Formats: sequence, structure tokens, C-alpha cells
Amino acid sequence: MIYAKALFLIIGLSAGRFAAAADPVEVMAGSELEQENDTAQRRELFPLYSVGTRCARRGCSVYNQVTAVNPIMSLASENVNSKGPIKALEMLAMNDDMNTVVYSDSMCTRRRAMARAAGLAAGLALSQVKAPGFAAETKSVKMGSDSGQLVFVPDDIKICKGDTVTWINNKGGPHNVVFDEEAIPSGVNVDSISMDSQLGEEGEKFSMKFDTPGDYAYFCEPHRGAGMNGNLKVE
Ligand code: CU1
Repeated sequence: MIYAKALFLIIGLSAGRFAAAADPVEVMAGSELEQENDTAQRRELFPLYSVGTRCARRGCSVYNQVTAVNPIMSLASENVNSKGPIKALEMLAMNDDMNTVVYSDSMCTRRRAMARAAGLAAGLALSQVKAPGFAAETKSVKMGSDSGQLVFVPDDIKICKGDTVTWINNKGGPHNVVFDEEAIPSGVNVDSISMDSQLGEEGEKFSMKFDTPGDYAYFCEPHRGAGMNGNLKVE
């Protein structure tokens, strides 16, 4: 009988403990779910320490350290009407860009956002990092491999709209770059992006900027039969 009572007591106590423990866990799980579902409540990756005079939740210490070790950020504030050592608009833009880097599915969108954020962190103005071509890159393609094979190296590249490709004459020339008019995005003039003339000297270059997204195919006229073809994807 005593054992039975003790057993009930233990069951009763532990049930109560479980019940007490279960409540807050459920509440937390619920609110976490709500936050995940509500994109407006996403976590800010770059808290706005400099906006206004009040420091965000965590206090001013981090932001003080940042400005102390980065004189460029302090300098940037002296230019125009700013609320803090880093201009509020720049901070908002940087936070936006960092979120884009995390959430975007597009490689080029992420790359542009990353370049803007890096520019802002280095003290550039918003107008500078937003200028067209700020994040543009140039990719190089060798014409002829180092061992003299008649190929483009690499023969398949992916760039972002606004990027430039530079073909560099390497070995086995003369080479050129002629786009296939059947295999370029509609509306793009094949002659305006091709280089008919042939590069004979090692190190000679041909550069072209691509603004129209799509798939492009090209070849080297003298070595087309040997399979000197290339593909280019503009995102
Ligand atoms: Cu060639």
C-alpha cells in the first residue's frame, strides 16, 4: 500500500513537471514558426547601430569598436548630412544587400549585392555603388591551350549581364571569335559582337561587353573544323 502511494506520488509529480515544462516549449516553438513564416520578421543581418542616437538592443560597444578601427567609415560621414558615423541610408542599403546575398537564388544578384555591400563598407557613397557597371567583372578566355591545342580555354563560361569577356591569343593562332547567328539571343546583332579579323600575335586581345542575357555559341573560323568552339551564358 505504501509502495502504491509512493508510486502515485511519483507519477503525479513527474506529470506536473512535464506539464509545466511542456507549456513554454510549445509557446516557443509556435512563435518561432510564426517568425519563419513571416518574411517581414526576418532577422536583420546588419543591425542599424548608427541610426539615431539610441543604440540597438545590444548597446553601442560593437559599433564603437567598428568606427574606432575603421577610419574610412568615420571619414565617409563627414561628407554630407549624416546622422551617425556611417550614413543611415548607406547602412540600410548594406543591410538590404547582405540579406540579398543570403536569400537570392541568382548568382549574379548575389554577386552584385556583395560588391555593393563591400563598397559601402569601404566608405563609398550609395550613388557610387549603385552606378551601372560598379560590380561588373571581366573574364578571360585563352585562344589555344598552353600546349597548343586548338581550343578555347575555358570553352564554357558564365557571366553576368554587363560583364566583359576578353579573348587572349595564346597558342596555335591565328584565331578569331565569330558568334553563331543561330545560337545567340534574339535581337542581338551577330556582327556587333563578333571579331572576324584574325589575331596572329601571342598576347593580342579582343574584348566584348555583353548586356543581353541568354545563351551564346561561338567558334574560331580557321579552326572550326577542328572543333574550336565555345559557349557563353549571360545571366
Ligand atoms: Cu583558332
